Order: sequence, then structure tokens, then C-alpha cells
Amino acid sequence: MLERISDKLTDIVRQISGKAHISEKNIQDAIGEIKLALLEADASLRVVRRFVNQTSEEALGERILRSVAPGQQFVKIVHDKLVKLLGDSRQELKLKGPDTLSVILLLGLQGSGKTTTAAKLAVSLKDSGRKPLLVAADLVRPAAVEQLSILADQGGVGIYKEAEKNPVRVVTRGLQYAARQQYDTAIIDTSGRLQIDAEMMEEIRSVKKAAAADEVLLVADAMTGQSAVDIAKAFDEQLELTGVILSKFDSDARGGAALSVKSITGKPIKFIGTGEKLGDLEPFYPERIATRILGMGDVVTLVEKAQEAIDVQEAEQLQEKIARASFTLEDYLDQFRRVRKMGSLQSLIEMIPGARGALDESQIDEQEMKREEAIILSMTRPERRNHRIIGPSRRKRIARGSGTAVYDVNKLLRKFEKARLMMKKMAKNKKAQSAFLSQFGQTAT
Ligand SMILES: Nc1nc2c(ncn2[C@@H]2O[C@H](COP(=O)(O)OP(=O)(O)O)[C@@H](O)[C@H]2O)c(=O)[nH]1
Ligand SMILES: [Mg+2]
Repeated sequence: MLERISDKLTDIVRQISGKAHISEKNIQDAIGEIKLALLEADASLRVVRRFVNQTSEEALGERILRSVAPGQQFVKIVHDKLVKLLGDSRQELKLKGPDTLSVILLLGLQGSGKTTTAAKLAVSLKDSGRKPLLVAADLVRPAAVEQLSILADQGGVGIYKEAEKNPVRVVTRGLQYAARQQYDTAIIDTSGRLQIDAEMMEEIRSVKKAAAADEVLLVADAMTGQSAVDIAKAFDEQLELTGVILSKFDSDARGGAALSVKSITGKPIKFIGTGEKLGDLEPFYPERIATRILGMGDVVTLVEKAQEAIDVQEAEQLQEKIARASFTLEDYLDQFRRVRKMGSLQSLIEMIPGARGALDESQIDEQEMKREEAIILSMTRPERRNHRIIGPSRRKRIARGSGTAVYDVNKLLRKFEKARLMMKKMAKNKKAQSAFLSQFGQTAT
């Protein structure tokens, strides 16, 4: 599912998130490509436009362009906007307590997956400790009642059916039966047509009235993309939905329906159907879907952590220090601890999409980081502030104090001196600090 859009966006995102420095043009180009990918995914044009405007506005702000790791910050913005498109947070079913009967009404065109979804939903409610009853109110399609009966048997859930041609009567009696038999949730499977037509709407309107449903859910075929959204809109205008279930999400490579439903109808996607089996129904989590679409591992968590650990202003102060060549071992230690605060370096790197391949993991050495920290901690303040005073006898003392060898102390000092020189050169290039951060923990060569 979502393979196509995910491949596209993953590429775009990987390219930009790897950049230590990005320009306005980089962002505009990336947004342009994202726009194309969304349109190709069959997301609604209106939705895409809004997405592009909001993302540009935020991403082109000073704060991002001048921040540490701007590429990743940009990805975070794209992710957050995607989550918003998909509906922000998980929307649960709004059902009554177990002592009162709750009613869920399923609507949709023929073949959209209503009957299958009704059974899936019943099984999932049963698993969560409720006592659901399926009500067979599709009396148009000859085999519909039989189909629901078989599924109810398979899922081990109750069903109410009768030989009757009037769905309103079936629903009314079905709900009475449910209450009498102490079921706590009735799930009503209704009939659909191939097209939306006035007669169907009229029939569903009277069923809806008889059902007094807590949830009126449209089952829409995700594979039909934009047209699923149009259908949702039409149903919502006539019948006021409480939510949407996107069926056949497993066969939807593009994602257009998922991206547009909430923005166009204002109604949340509550579940997705991910296969033909009774267990193939999943709650819809905007956050997880956005992450899946961007194929970005946990880059978002990573950016959040980095934002906590690295204050932009502090980074700028650091940069000034570097430029004035007044960067000391004390600052170096400070940076260590910042990196620490973000979690172990190894796990941090694993969260960066594509980083596993791009970075030679043997270069990352946490032991080395710990050793270096111990060495710096064994120095006196004046030593930390001016590493040049650390002659041979001081080196011996520091090695003893930190439980390392003079060789290690030498190595650290060489590495620090090298880093300092490199940073001084790079300070003119505004992004010194991110390059600096990226070389932490690497063994000096
Ligand atoms: N792959 C897949 N197939 C589904 C899903 N939901 C329903 N189907 C299939 O879609 C077809 C129509 O489903 P049905 O429940 O009869 O639709 P209805 O006419 O709206 O009641 C059936 O072959 C189902 O097995 C789903 O989430 N994934
Ligand atoms: Mg059906």
C-alpha cells in the first residue's frame, strides 16, 4: 500500500534531509517535486495547493534556513503538514457505554466493501470486549444477507436477519432484538448502488432515521482515489457522516483518497481495510501513515530531540567562538554532552533514513566518546581553556587520572587541534557547527 507515493516522497526527502546547508531554491525545488508527487497520487488539487502554500510559508522562514540541520527541519515540516492532511490524530469510534445499545450504520456504493467491513468491525469490537450484533439490511442484492451470515459465522459474531424486503422494518426489529438480547453494539450493513442515485439516498435516509446511529460511516474504496473523496462528499452532504472507512487500502499504491478525505469533507478516516480477511481492519493513525509515506524512519523524533538539545542561538554563539578561534576543550566537552542528551549516538544514527548505508558505522565509536570525556574531565580548568599549556608531564597526569594512556591523551589533543583548525576554516561557511557535530565520536585518523 502507498508504494508509489512513498517511493517518490522518500526520494525527495532523502535528498534534502542529507544536506547540511540548504537554500531557498532547494526548498522550492523540493516542494515543487512534492506537489507533483501528490498530484500524481490523485490527491485533490485544492488540498495540494493548500499543502504547498502552508509548507512553503513555514519552510522558507529564517528559522529553518539558518538552523542546524535545515534539511531535516524541512522534512519535519513536510511530515507535520502531511499528518494534518491525514486528519491530525486518531479518531476513535464514539460509542455509548456497554449498558446502552450503540448503533453503527455502514453506507457506500456497491462493491465498496460494506459487508466485509461490517463483519471486520464486528470482530474487532468483539476482540475489544464488546458484544456486537450484525444487522443484515442490504435487501437489494440477492446474496447479500447470505454473504453477511457466512462472515458472521466465520467471525463468531451474532447476526440479525429476516426474510423481508423493507430495510427500515429490518433495522427497527433488529435493534429491538439487539437490546433484548443484551448486545451492546449493532452494526448495520446496508445496500449500495453502482452510482449515487436519489432512490438509494432516500432509502438510506429512512434507514438512518430508524437507526438513530451513533456512527454513520461511509465505506469508500481507496483504490478509486479522487472519486472516493467525491463520493464521501456527496454522502456527507446528504446524510451527514461521522467518519469514513477506506477499504482496499492494501491495493492503494497512490494514497490520494487518504490524503484528501479529511480536508475535503471535514470527516475523519476512522479505519482502513487492509485485506479481504476478517482481521484486516486497522485503526487509522495519521501520524503512522505520514511516516510511512515519507519513508523516513524516525526522522521526526530525531529532529524533535535535536531541537531540544541544540538551541539555535547557542549554536550561533558557538560559531562565533569558532570564528574567533576561542573554541576550547571546555566547549568541546559541552558539545559532547549535547550529543549525549540526544541519546546514544548509535541509535540516533540508526534513526536517520538512509544513514545506515551512507555512514560507515565502524567510524562511530561510543567507547571513544566516553574515553575522551574522561580525559577532558581529568584536566584542570586552565588546561581546558587553553590546551596549549598541556605539556608532557600534564599529559601523564591526565592519563593517570582518567585511566587512559598518554597515547589516548595525545590522540585526543591532536584530534581537537585538527577539529579546531577545520572549524576555523569552515566558520566562514555558515554551517560549521553541523559539520562539527557530525564528526563527533569518529576516531581520529
Ligand atoms: N483487498 C481488499 N479487498 C477488500 C477489502 N474490503 C473488501 N474487499 C473485497 O471487495 C469486494 C466487495 O466487498 P463487499 O463487502 O461485498 O462490498 P459491498 O458491496 O460494499 O458490501 C469483496 O471481494 C471483498 O473481499 C479490503 O480492505 N481489501
Ligand atoms: Mg454488501
